Amino acid sequence: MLELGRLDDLPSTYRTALASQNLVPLWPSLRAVLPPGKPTPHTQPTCWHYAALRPLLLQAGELTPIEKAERRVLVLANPGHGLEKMQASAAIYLGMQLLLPGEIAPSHRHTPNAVRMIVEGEGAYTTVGGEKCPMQRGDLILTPTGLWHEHGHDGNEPVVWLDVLDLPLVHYLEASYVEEGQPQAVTANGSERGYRSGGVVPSRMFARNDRRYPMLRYPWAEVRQSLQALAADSEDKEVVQVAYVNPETGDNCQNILGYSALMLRPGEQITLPARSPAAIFHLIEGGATLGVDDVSFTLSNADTCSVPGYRPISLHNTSATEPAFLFIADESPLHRKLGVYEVRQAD
Ligand code: 1HN
Repeated sequence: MLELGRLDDLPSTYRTALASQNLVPLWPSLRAVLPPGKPTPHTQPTCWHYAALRPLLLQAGELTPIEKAERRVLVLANPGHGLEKMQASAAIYLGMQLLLPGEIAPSHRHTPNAVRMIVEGEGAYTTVGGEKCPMQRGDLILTPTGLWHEHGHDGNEPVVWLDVLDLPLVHYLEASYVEEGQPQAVTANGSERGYRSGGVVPSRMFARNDRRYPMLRYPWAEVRQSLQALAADSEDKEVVQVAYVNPETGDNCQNILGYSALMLRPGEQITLPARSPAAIFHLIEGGATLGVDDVSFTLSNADTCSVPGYRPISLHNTSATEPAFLFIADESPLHRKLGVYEVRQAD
């Protein structure tokens, strides 16, 4: 590839003249914005071990009352983006949130989309768009753009969950803002009740539910059962993975980030092909290792890692007797909509 001229090849008077008119020469920066073959990501393979962060999160519970935090969260920040950017990848934000018994995280709504993956503790709930969603380990609860949401806790032990938002992207678009609200009245039953069985949806007198987000809570017990049934029925080399979708349309359950759950059979080792979107992996149950480039992470309960796109990812269940279950969030809906989605087969 041809070597291009550098900025300091140019006379300083010329550079000053350009800058004074808000002009920039393209050629010294062209290779940086269009690197050959594949992008140069800021996103670094990074792992956050739950056992290490948990004491610090509980300490936040002692140091900062909920009224002073609104949301008591430690952000899982990828150092490749700079910690202050609070990004796990270009489009993904991750945080571990703590709610203590009796606390309320007050009602608000905002433009970024959120989901919660419940990590530990019983008795908390989140009310989303008038629907009270109990939080149990492994459940996925959606908080889509524009829906009011608040968290409460009637139990007697700390509750922790992983927040995943498309905040970095929505903020980059200069479209991120919040509105404060009043406590919500609970006006609806759990939407997941109507979608319990695959293949049937509530007919509502033959008018389909046209709510953009018809199902807000995906109980882990049911997702786990689906994965186990799929594993029992599939060839040994098929990847056992289910996507969290809108049950009325089959589309991704949110617009920007995609969510799935993956089961590794006992002892199983798989390689996911290189795909353009970055992703995060969170261990729900069991033990696994994740390999990307020349890095390997050992994941145990509630560990979370981020990986850049355009790289194959290897996953290995470290137990010979028990399955391992992972939650995955990635940028694939966004890449598909933008027309930049790619899957690359191994060379
Ligand atoms: C948010 O609304 C929550 O509602 C958690 O629990 C984390 C991070 C950035 C922006 C909004 C919540 C958030 C957030």
